[in-house]
Amino acid sequence: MPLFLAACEGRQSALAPAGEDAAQLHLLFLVMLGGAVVLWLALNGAFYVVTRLRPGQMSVRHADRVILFGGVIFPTVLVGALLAWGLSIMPEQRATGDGLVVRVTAEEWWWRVEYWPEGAEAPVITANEIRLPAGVRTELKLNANRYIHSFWVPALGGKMDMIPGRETVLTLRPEIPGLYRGQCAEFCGASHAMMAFETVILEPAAFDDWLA
Ligand SMILES: [Cu+2]
Repeated sequence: MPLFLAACEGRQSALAPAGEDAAQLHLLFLVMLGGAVVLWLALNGAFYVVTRLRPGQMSVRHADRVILFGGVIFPTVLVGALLAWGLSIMPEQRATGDGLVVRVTAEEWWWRVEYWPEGAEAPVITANEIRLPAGVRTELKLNANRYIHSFWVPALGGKMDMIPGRETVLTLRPEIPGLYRGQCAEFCGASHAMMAFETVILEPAAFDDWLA
């Protein structure tokens, strides 16, 4: 298994974050995983104690107390704390952008990407490739032409649905320049698998040069 995993690269992995939002979600995943492992160990440890170490030796009163603390109070506190922390991250995932706005429209079946440089009368349009500056929180205005799609660049942040007739907004702050892969994350038709795109993260000066 480690040999197979060693072949993985981080181009399309939520476990190899390259941006502020993805890093936060990565930490959320690790903490949730840690909480799940603690619960799993505690539950199986309790099974081991009552079936192998001390079978049949627990009084009813003692057992009631174990059920109350181990089965009600402990999981409620642990899962409640994880839920509260998970919810507290949501506003940060919707933080306002630094001013750069990119409009992404899901077509059948490709991605239309529009940039509006300052003073421009018409947008700069690209297909299936999104270029963003590192260190800048960009606002992505997401639209869909006919079907519901979902915008997702795992290395940069969470998913956001793209719904015909309703604009959704996702802000991303990439940090590490490089090439990352995005993929439509909502089944949208026979060519759903083809709905992939490259995300090129550039240094801000290089991004300005490219856009110019
Ligand atoms: Cu799609």
